[in-house]
Amino acid sequence: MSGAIVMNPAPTTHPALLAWVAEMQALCRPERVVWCDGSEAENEALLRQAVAQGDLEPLDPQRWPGCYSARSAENDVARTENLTYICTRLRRDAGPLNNWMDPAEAYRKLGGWLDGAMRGRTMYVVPFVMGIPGSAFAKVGVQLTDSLYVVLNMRIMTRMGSVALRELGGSGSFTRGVHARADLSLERRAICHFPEDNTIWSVGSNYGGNVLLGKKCLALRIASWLGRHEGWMAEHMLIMGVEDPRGQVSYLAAAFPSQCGKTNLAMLVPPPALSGYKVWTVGDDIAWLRPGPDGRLYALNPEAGIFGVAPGTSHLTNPNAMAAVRRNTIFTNVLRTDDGGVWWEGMGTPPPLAGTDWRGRRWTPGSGVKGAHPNSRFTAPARQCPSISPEWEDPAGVPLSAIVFGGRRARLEPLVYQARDWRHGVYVGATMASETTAAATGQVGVVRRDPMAMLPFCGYDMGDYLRHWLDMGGRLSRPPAIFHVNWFRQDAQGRYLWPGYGDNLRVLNWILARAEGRVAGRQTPVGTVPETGELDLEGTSIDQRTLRSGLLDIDPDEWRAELDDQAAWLERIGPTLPPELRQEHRAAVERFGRRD
Ligand code: GTP
Ligand code: SPV
Ligand code: MN
Repeated sequence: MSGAIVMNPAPTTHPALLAWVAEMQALCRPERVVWCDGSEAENEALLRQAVAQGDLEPLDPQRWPGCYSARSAENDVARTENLTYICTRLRRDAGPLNNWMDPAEAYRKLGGWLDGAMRGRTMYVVPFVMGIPGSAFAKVGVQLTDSLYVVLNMRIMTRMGSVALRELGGSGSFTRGVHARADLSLERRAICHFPEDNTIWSVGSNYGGNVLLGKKCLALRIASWLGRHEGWMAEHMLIMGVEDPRGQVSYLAAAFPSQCGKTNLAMLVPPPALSGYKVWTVGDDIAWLRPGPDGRLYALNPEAGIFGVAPGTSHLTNPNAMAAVRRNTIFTNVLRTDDGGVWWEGMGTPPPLAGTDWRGRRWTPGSGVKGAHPNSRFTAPARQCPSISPEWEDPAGVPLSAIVFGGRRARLEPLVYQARDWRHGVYVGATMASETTAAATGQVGVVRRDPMAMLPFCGYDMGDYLRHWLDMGGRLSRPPAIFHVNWFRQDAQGRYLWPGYGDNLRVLNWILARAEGRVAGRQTPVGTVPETGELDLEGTSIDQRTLRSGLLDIDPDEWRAELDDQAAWLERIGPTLPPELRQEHRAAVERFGRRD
């Protein structure tokens, strides 16, 4: 054995858990092992220690009670998709769109990096629940990590500590997560998922989705694999309720790629002209979906916190997020002001005269660089969000009236359209595309296809995943209606045509009216769009003509080219592509008629 000093006794007798912790301790050789209980006292002690060792800086306790800021390494500010692997015995099970590594090779390679990686450090044992403890919608994970920053973020993002050991009991199954910061070099960084072993190993990063293993790694990649086998779905979706002036609440879920507006939509504040409405936030990033006994699809947010994008978040764009981050929040890679506050581009307040930027350098508005990193984030407890839904912890989830797909497209995609039926909706999701953002390393602003916003998060073969979507539709007698939206269409000068944010409620209201059969819409070859007058524009500077000719316009030539590109994309999904989706493509081509 390693000779590590175990600081507190293991609060479990779960044999497989104890054996695995001992095994990983022998590999990583930490100086200490600390089992986390998730208590308030423990949190306070860990926060004090994080400040003492320089991982966190406290903000001004008067204005920002319980808030801290952190900076990550300059080469470690976003998910590294090129270093993220699905490690299945057969390459075919990961599919052509995932990076694949043979499990034996991955264990050997990362095992080499983990060997002694925690020498002189503390290994924290972090048990956590994704979903609602005690319900069918709960999965237990245990993350071993040598990063206090990760422990403190996991405490906000998940239901962490004793609650998870209770959920696990003496013999329950759990996802085994190992995380070590190691040397933070790109040469020795990898995030490996072993769905066949219910295991995740992440080495060489300390940032967000790479290391908060409950989030993208468990609640999406591993959970999507489990969902396929267990008859449910794990999706990169927000969940929200829209309450109309009569007090009727309808729920919808929306899949947009990273940094494409999920958090903002989920926390929407109605514009003055729609002040009789109220939006309830159920979740802002991940949804677990299950058919209910009534044939509807039910959605649950497995997370307990919000890991939200800071830049662009202001009192005007997202007042609910601004209220949520006023206390007990960890800010990562934002600008720190000299008076113990934080600032980011698009915060809606003038920049401070001087401060410390996300790189830790002195900054002034004239520095010529951004004060906050474009992927800087806040980690806040979801219950602090003023719009949090009273149903957000209902273990049954909420019944969905609509599913919405969307992304950033400067051209082509109209503001909104409805798919013809579930199968066509799956086609729309399978072929959706968006301009890339700073949430992942690599080029920003290039259009890429991102099925259901799950390209970086699907834990298995994409063709099998789309098959699962089609099959799930067959199990729903009252499936949600499926839509596609685009808040980001631009004019020739590069200005957004649609005001976005609170005004997106106008689109949601049309979506719900369609889902409930209250409006007829207008048929186009792409799908059903709002008929003139159906989308309420009162109180905006947009008139019905501009809506029709600018925002809802469908250009047949551009769409024919798009359909050619979609055909090429379907080929890339490979031999497991469900033939139904090829039929949907043919039908779409026919609806546009022949080119001449
Ligand atoms: P992840 O956490 O990366 O999964 O992102 P997300 O989908 O939750 O995106 P988020 O809501 O954080 O929005 C990302 C960026 O898009 C922010 O800078 C927002 O201000 C901006 N944004 C969100 N909604 C709108 C909109 O309706 N219109 C415009 N123009 N920008 C928006
Ligand atoms: C995303 O990139 O979609 C996020 C942030 O929600 S991260 O947790 O870093 O993946
Ligand atoms: Mn996300």
